[in-house]
Amino acid sequence: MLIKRSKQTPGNVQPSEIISPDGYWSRRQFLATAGFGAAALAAPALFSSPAHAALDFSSIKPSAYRLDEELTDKKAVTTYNNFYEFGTDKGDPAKYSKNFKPLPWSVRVQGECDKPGNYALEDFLNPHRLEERVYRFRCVEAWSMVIPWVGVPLGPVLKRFAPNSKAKYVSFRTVFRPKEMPGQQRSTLDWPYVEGLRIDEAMHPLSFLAVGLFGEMLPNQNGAPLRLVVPWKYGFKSIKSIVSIGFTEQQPETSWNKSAPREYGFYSNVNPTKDHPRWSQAKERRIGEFFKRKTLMLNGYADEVGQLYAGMDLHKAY
Ligand SMILES: Nc1nc2c(c(=O)[nH]1)N[C@H]1C(S)=C(S)[C@@H](COP(=O)(O)O)O[C@H]1N2
Ligand SMILES: [Mo]
Repeated sequence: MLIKRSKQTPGNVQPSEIISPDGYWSRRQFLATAGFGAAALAAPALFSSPAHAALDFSSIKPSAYRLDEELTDKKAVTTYNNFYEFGTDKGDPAKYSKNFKPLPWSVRVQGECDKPGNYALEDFLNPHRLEERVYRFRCVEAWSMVIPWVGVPLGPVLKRFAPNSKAKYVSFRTVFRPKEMPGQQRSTLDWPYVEGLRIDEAMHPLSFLAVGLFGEMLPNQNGAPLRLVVPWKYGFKSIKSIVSIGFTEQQPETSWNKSAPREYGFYSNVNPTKDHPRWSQAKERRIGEFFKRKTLMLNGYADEVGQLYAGMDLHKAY
């Protein structure tokens, strides 16, 4: 089993419980009654408000999405980053993002849906309650981490905007603020950063919108105040500081595909058998570990998401 129950919770969470809303909720209620999780996860509320459960960091829901793997050191998660809007060195985002103002924030929802609009972040996330999920995170550069994200599943959020039958894809766009993001003053990439998913990928229960990590609001360098986390895909799909989400009929453009189409495809599923044109993807360095470890198919989430690619050649759809 790839998604393990938290060691502190009694009983056994079956994958079916994880994806079935019923099992999921009855388990939730049991955990809440038994006093597991929420208290242990309680952290200082950074922008909590009783009216906005979705941004309340003081009552993060326990989640069945956990791993039996050691968390990556928080210092590494917040100082070894890729966020080219702040520079291309791993230390640049932490160093040069101090003047970035993530709040207040709003998200524009547009395209093939019945409820487009410009939503304040609180309203965009309401009524979803924050939960914590521990996922593997694999960068295309062959390093990886294990990160405890705080956020909400993407699918239920998207459904609130009532996508119509033409909505085959979902596109995402990062904020464009060259004054606050020095990297955007250079043409490393064609700004703003854009990404996209097929709608069924976006609706998959593993797709996640993060607003925090390690029980706190996202640091600027990790994509404050709102970023995508798609754990079975290479890290560059997990777009940061999202200001716009669109439902589209055509496959949307993605930044790294535009920049180097031969090296980065639309799907970018983690695949140890499909090498990058310039390096092997068979192994990865887990940050904090000395020996390399084998990269897992779909980053270890093949049982959950393999079905999305039934009938597709993962070597061609990379
Ligand atoms: N807007 C934006 N999003 C981005 C990036 C970026 O440069 N700009 N880098 C991507 C890459 S390559 C990775 S590996 C992850 C890194 O996330 P982390 O710094 O939180 O670990 O963010 C992704 N999202
Ligand atoms: Mo990456």
